[in-house]
Amino acid sequence: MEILSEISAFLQKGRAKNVKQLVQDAIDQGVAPDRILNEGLLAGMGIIGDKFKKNEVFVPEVLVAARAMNMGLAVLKPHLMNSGVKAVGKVCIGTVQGDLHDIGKNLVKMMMEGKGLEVIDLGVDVSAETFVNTAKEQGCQIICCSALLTTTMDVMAQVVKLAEETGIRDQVKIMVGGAPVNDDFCKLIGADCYAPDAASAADAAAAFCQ
Ligand code: B1M
Repeated sequence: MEILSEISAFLQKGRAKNVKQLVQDAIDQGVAPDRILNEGLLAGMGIIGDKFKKNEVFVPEVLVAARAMNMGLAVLKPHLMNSGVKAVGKVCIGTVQGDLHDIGKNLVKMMMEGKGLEVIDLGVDVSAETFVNTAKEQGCQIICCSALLTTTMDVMAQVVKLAEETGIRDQVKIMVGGAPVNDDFCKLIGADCYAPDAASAADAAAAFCQ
């Protein structure tokens, strides 16, 4: 579909205003929100990611593309959130310490809110202490950790360890995700759940809170 290719192309150029407008146009034309997300925004970001890997684009280009992605997501947000049955539950989410990638984390947050969960967004570069203290003080049922760098994944293990040391491990589920994370890693560090994408993360979180 042409409008989805246009969204992808403008996102790759970092043209945030065009992306925002085109996402709105696509919604107005009745294009399904998940197609706008997958075939427009995520497709464009995937191409940028491949070019970044091959040194065909560099951090500034990726940064403006990410900004365009976030602006497109903001327009899409109310349409992605389904208004189904409310799951009562509270989670805290963040990208782990040393890691500044927040697009995936924002998407997970959005989908969880769509399931009726209250989500405390701790932002990026979040220490194990902040995750655990927030869960303890705010009574969260789930701690959600996102990591995009292989070098920062270990902070997730620190979160599990600290939750044990602080005595809250049996009161809180720990969910992990992000491109370098997988189910084996989740099991290895003793976390409760790995989710490969935002939609399954939201489903798993809602199930935990039932
Ligand atoms: Co970065 N970066 N980056 N980057 N960047 C990657 C991750 C990389 C794979 C690129 C590459 O080399 N091919 C590579 C990591 C290599 C590695 O560790 N193995 C990399 C690198 C090296 C770096 C820097 C070190 C580059 C440098 O400075 N030399 C640097 C690190 C900065 C830091 O964090 N300290 C850096 C910087 C940046 C930007 C700032 C420029 C920008 C981030 C902007 C932002 O987020 N606001 C950026 C971006 C955009 C990327 C790529 C291109 C795209 C990431 C993204 O947003 N994807 C990425 C390459 C790639 O992934 N192809 C890359 C879209 C997003 C929706 O997917 O986050 O995977 P993702 O989320 C998915 C799932 O993983 C899942 O749900 C989402 C979708 O449904 N998910 C969860 C995520 N979190 C979850 C949590 C859950 C469950 C599911 O439960 C809790």
